[in-house]
Amino acid sequence: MMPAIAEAAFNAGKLTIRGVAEDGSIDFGDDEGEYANDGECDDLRFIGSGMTATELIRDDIMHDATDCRTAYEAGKLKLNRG
Ligand SMILES: [Ca+2]
Repeated sequence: MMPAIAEAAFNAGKLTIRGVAEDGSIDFGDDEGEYANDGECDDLRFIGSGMTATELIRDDIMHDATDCRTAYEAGKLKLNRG
């Protein structure tokens, strides 16, 4: 859950998820993360069945592009908007 004040700012368009454009298009980034190309999304911006079961770390944000894009396009992920 996002703190209420952050949620209000987000809803007002003042806060955005890193790598997500105002129109909702997603920049998946690159495959430079430690857990890239293992078939599970390790980018903690997302939630859903396509996510890995291992602990998520901030270092993987925008560095697991192929896994996350594949799962997202399969409908197994959505953006975690808090
Ligand atoms: Ca991965």
